[in-house]
Amino acid sequence: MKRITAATAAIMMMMMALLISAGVAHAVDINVSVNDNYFKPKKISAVVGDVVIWKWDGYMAHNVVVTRGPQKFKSKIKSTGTFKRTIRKPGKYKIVCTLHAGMEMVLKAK
Ligand SMILES: [Cu+2]
Repeated sequence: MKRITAATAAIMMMMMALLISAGVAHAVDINVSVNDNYFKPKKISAVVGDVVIWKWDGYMAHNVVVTRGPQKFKSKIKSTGTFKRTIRKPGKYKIVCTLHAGMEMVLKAK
């Protein structure tokens, strides 16, 4: 009986911790696949503070470049790995791979 009580208390504490962390942490990770030759998804919505993680899933070299938007950033040209950016400013971002015409995406941040 005492054991069950302790386990129940532990579970309740874990649930409370989860609820508290969920209430405090608004920022989320948003994953974008960098593929041959497209971004997936092509449209994403973010909240300031969110982290966007682009992951190279194809075989060819690509980059991630903001051509229009409130915050400019640019990855290296590469064919593996990831590129992360924390979105700091609200607005509409046009993001392209400068190597492939038409390989583009839109990020809207609030
Ligand atoms: Cu590309």
